[in-house]
Formats: sequence, structure tokens, C-alpha cells
Amino acid sequence: MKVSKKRMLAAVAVLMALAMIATGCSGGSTSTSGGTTAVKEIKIGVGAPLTAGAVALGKGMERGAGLAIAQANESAAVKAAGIKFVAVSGDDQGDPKTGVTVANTFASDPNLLGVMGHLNSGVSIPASKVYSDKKIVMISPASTNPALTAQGLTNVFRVCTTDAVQGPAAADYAFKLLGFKTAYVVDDSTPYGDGLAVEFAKQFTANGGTVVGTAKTSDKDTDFNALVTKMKGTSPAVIYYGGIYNAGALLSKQAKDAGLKAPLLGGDGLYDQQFIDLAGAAQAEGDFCTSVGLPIDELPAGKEFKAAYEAKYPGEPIAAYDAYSYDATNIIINAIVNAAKTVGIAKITTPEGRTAVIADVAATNDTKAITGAVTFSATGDTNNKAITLYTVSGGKWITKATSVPK
Ligand code: ABU
Repeated sequence: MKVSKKRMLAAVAVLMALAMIATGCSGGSTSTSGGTTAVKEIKIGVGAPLTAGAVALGKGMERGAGLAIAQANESAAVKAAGIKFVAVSGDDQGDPKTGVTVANTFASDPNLLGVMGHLNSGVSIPASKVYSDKKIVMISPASTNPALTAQGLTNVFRVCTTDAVQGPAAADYAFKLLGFKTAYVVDDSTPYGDGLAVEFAKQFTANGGTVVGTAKTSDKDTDFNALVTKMKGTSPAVIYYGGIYNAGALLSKQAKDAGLKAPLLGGDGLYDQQFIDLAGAAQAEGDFCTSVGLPIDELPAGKEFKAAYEAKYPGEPIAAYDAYSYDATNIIINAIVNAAKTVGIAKITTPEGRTAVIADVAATNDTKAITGAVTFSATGDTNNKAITLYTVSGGKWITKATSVPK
């Protein structure tokens, strides 16, 4: 009997579909040693501001995670585990409510085992509770408010150090290295901006400095002229700003345009080229920011990371948290692969599998991480506590110092 090619293909398709249902696997399949092995698709959520808020930093996070996942899917270890990782982006817009909606969407996906995110502490803190309820491991590359890891949630980690380290380091750089004796301290009223400004002011005062004024603003503010007039009356040596680059750049610009000579100093939320572009290179010249970790060029694996990044994303800038996102994603990937070996691939998405993933992340000892060796404290904080000081020179951020003076 002659069977038509069309009929034969249809029969093969039905058999393949039945095989997929029988193994309970979704996604594609690979051929090994002549046989066919089903591949399980495991999703990793990437929670970041992609259309509003600190978009330049959020897009960078997405790229860092994308690079880690693309490399992992080509690796022998991931192939041998029978896993294909898929990144799922969630645009939290830097907004706590939107962030919780994104978290609920991630949590409703039975094949999503980890979240690399979020950026804003004000988003990460409420989102982390959603992930905790579903035993989803979460590693933030950027949320620095200490409260995130002080909640007693065993699924929550971060690869950036906290503002309890960054704020005092900024105060030491300001007072001991740069010689500023007076500061006007402003924050954007977010958990990040407020917490960082408080930590800075505490240490600046302890060093012998004087806080000549304080102000609460909003991360959505665009007009700082009334505040600038007030600040001018106090002649501060430096303006300390706890907040993100969007509003921080406008504060810097408006202060300089009004004739205030004091440079702006802020935290890692300012560390992006967008700060300089929005403020104007002339106005931003001589401003400062601290950021977590060491500069990428000073890290042993920094060159290798830059080469791989530029090959995958030609022309795209490497933003502040891209390498941290890459490291965080790799830690999640390795934990899932290890957990799959322990509990078996069939159980990886069950509560037992999720618990094993969280335990593996907690035991991380990643000596090959781009941002420096990563181990976590009992609360999920990285033990890498380096803070670098950057300054704007010639329209670019350049490294000013990598260790705080004694
Ligand atoms: N750490 C800088 C920006 C993100 C945040 O902590 O809110």
C-alpha cells in the first residue's frame, strides 16, 4: 500500500505530540545518540523598569540576564540536565503596585522557578513576598535598601551590597577624600532614596561634617527651582541626593543653572550615562556618585564579559547592573541544574524542587562571578561590600576611588 507523504508527516506529528504528553514536558526536543530526549522549558522572570522609571538601568538588566541565559542554553551542563531556560520579562515600571502585578503574573506560571530582579527597592520588597509564597527564588542585582533582606524570607537574595554600606562609604568619601565639610541632603522619598540619605547623613555627621539642610522630594519631580533657592541660602559644599538619575539629573542641572557651585553626590541610582545626558555635560561636570562593587574594567573577568556582551548586543552600553544581572541569573541557572540532579528533572517545579533551588542559591560559592566572588550571608546579602566612587569628567563617568579612606 502506498502512503502519501502528507499522511505520513501527519502520523509522525501525532506520535510526537503523544510522546510529549506522555513525558509531561513542554518545549522542544533534542536528539541524543540517535534517540529523542524531551527538553523541559524552565522560565526565569526578569523584573525591571522597561518603559518608565530607570529604563536605561532596567534594559541593561534585561540584557545581562539574556546573555547569561543564551550562554547557558549552549552549555553542556544545561543540555545534559535536559533543560532549556527561557527569560520572561516583566515591566514593573519602577512602581510598587505594577511590580506586585508583575510578581503575581510570574508566580502564576508553574514553570517559572526564579526571578532576577527587581531594580527598585520599593518594588523588590513587596514583590519578594509574592515570590516567597510560591517558593520562587529571587535575586536582586540592584535593590540596595537593607529592608529587602531583613524580612526573614528564605527565598530572597541580592548580589549588590546594601545602603547600610553605601551611605556611610559615600559620607567617608565626601568628608575624608573630597574634603566636603557641609552638605545639603535631599532624597526622593522612595525606600531607596530615603534610606540612603539617612545613612549618608548619619556618617557625615559622625565624621564631623554639618548637614546644613534637608529636603524630601519625589522621584517624579521635574522642577527643583524652589529647593535650589533654599539650598543657595545655606552655601553647602556638596548636595547629597538619594534617588535615581532621572530626577537627580534635573536637580543637578537646575542647581548649576541657578549658579550653585556645589557638586551633586548620589548613590548607584545615578550611575548611568543618562544622568549626564539629562543634566547636560557642562552642568554634570564634577558631580559624583558611588556604586556597588568594583569598576568592570578592574575585575579579572571584566574583559571577557565585555567581549561577550558586545558580541551579543553590538552598540549597547553596559549599564550599572548588567554584570550583576548576569551573575544573578547564572546563580539561579546553576541552582536549578544542581537541584534537577538532586530531586530529578520531573520534580524540579514541585515544592520539593523549588526548596532545593533556594537551598542551592543559599549555599552559593561562585568564585567565577564577573562582579567578584559571590557568597551570601544568612539573610541573603552578598558578602562583596566594595563601593566605588565615580565622578563626571568630560561628559563621562570615570573612576575616582575604589576604597574608602581610613
Ligand atoms: N540601588 C539603586 C536603585 C535601586 C533601589 O535600590 O531602589
